[in-house]
Amino acid sequence: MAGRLIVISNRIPSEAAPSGGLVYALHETLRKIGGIWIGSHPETTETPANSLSEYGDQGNYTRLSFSLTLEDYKNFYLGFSNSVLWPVCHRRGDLVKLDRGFERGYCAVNARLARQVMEVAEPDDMIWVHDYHFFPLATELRKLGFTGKIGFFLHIPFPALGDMGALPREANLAHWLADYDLVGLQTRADVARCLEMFRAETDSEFLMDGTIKCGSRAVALRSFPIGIDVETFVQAAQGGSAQDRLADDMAGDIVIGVDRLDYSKGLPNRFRAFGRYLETRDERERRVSMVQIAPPSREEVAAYRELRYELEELVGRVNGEHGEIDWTPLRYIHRNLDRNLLARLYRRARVGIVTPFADGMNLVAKEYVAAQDPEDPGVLILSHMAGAAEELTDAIQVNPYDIEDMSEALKTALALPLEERKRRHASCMAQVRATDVNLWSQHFVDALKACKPTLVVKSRA
Ligand code: GDG
Repeated sequence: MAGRLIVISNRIPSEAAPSGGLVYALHETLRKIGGIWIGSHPETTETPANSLSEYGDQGNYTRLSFSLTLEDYKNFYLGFSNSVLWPVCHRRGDLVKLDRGFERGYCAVNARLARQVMEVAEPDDMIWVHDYHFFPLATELRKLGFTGKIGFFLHIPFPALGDMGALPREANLAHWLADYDLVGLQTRADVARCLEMFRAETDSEFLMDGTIKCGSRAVALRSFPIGIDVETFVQAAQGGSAQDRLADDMAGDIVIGVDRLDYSKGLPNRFRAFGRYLETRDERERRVSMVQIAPPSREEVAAYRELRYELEELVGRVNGEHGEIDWTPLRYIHRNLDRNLLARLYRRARVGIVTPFADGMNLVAKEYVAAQDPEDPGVLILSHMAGAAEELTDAIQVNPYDIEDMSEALKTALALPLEERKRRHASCMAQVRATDVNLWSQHFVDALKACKPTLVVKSRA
C-alpha cells in the first residue's frame, strides 16, 4: 500500500484507544491516514530481535515494536538520550555524563531501527520521527536508500550553540537533521537557535526557497507549537466520579503544580518561593495550600534521585516552619494520579504554577487553562522560559530563578479581581484552542506532504 504514514516514537501505546493528548492525536492521525506506529517494547530482551514485532492491529494502522536489550536501555535510553541529550537541550551541561558506550549504543540502536524500518517501509511512505532519541534516524535510513519524505519533531528545547559544546564530536546535530525533509520545533526561539547552529556550519547554505542546505541535502525548518486535546480536557475537568470529586473537598485556596519529577521543571525553587510567600503573607488571610503532583521519572539516573532527596527535604522544611496542627501548607505527591482527578484538581485550584528553567512547550500550562471555569477562572503563573510562554502571554510570567519574583506572583495571582482573571483566561484559552493537538498533528503532516520531493542538491564545488 502506498502513501502511508509511519510514526516512530520511543514509547508506543499499549491501550487500544489511548487517552493522553499527544498519543491520542497520533493515534487519530494514523487512523485517518493509515500506516504504522513503531515504538520500543516496554520490556527489555536478552538479545535484540532482528525484526519489528506486532504490537497490536488498530484496523487502519498497525503497531510494531522494536526490542531493546538491557545494555541498549542503559546506553541508548538512560545514557545518551537522558544523560547527554536531555541535559544539553535543557541547558544543564553540568549534568552531562559522557561515556563512549552511550554514544555507541545510541548510534547502534538508531542504525538497527533503520534497518528494521526498511523492512516494512514502502518508497511512497512518509515517516514522522519523534524526539531526541532518534536524531540520527534519517541519516541511517538515507544510507539504506530510503528516498521518501522524513519529518522530525523535537518535543524538547533546541539547544543553544554554546551548550552543544558539551556533546561528543560524533553527535553532529546539523548533519543528522539535514537528512530530514522537515524539522519541526516547538517555538520561534527554538527555530532561531537551530538556525544559529546551521549558520555556524561551514558546509551549510540558506537557499532561496527557505530551506537550508547542509552537505548534499536541503531541509525545511518550522515551529509547530504543540497543544492538548482541548475538548476532552474541558469535559474531564467538568465531569468526575465520586472519587474524582475529592478534589472539591479541600479547604482554602489551592495552588497546583503538576510535573514529572525532573530537574528541568524548577521544583526546588518553586517550593522555596512558596515558603517565601508563606513567610510574608498576612496571618489573617485565607489559608493557601500548594499541592504538588510529581510522579517519578527516570529514577535510574542519579540526577533524578538527588532531586527527589532535595525536594523531600524542602517539603519537610516548609511544612515544619509554616504548618499548623490542622494545616499542611505543602502537599507533595510522588505518584501518578488519575487523569480525570488531575483535571478536577486543576479546576479546583485558584492558581496553577508552572516554573521550568527550560521546557519544550509544557502541556500542564495548557491543561490548567483548559480546565478552568470561564466564569470564575483561576490564574496561571508561568515561567517565561517555558515554550508555552511564547503563546500564553496573559499568564503571569515569572523568572524561575527569582524566588522573590515568584513569591510576589503568588500574592498577585491570589488577589486578582474576577474581571482581570476572566480577561487573562479568555486570552490564554484562545491560544490553547488555536494549538489543539489534533490541529498540530494535521499541520505537521500537511507540511511534510507539501515538502518538495527529496532534494539531493549537488554541491557547488
Ligand atoms: C515533553 C516536553 C512538551 C503529569 N503528571 C501526571 C500526569 N502528567 C501529564 C500532564 C501532561 C504530561 O504528563 C506532561 O507533559 P509536559 O508537556 O508538561 O512535560 P514532559 O513530560 O516533559 O513532555 C514538554 C511535551 O513533551 C509535548 O511535546 O510540552 O516540553 O518536555 O499531560 O498532565 N498525568 C497523569 N497523572 C499524573 O500524575 N494522568
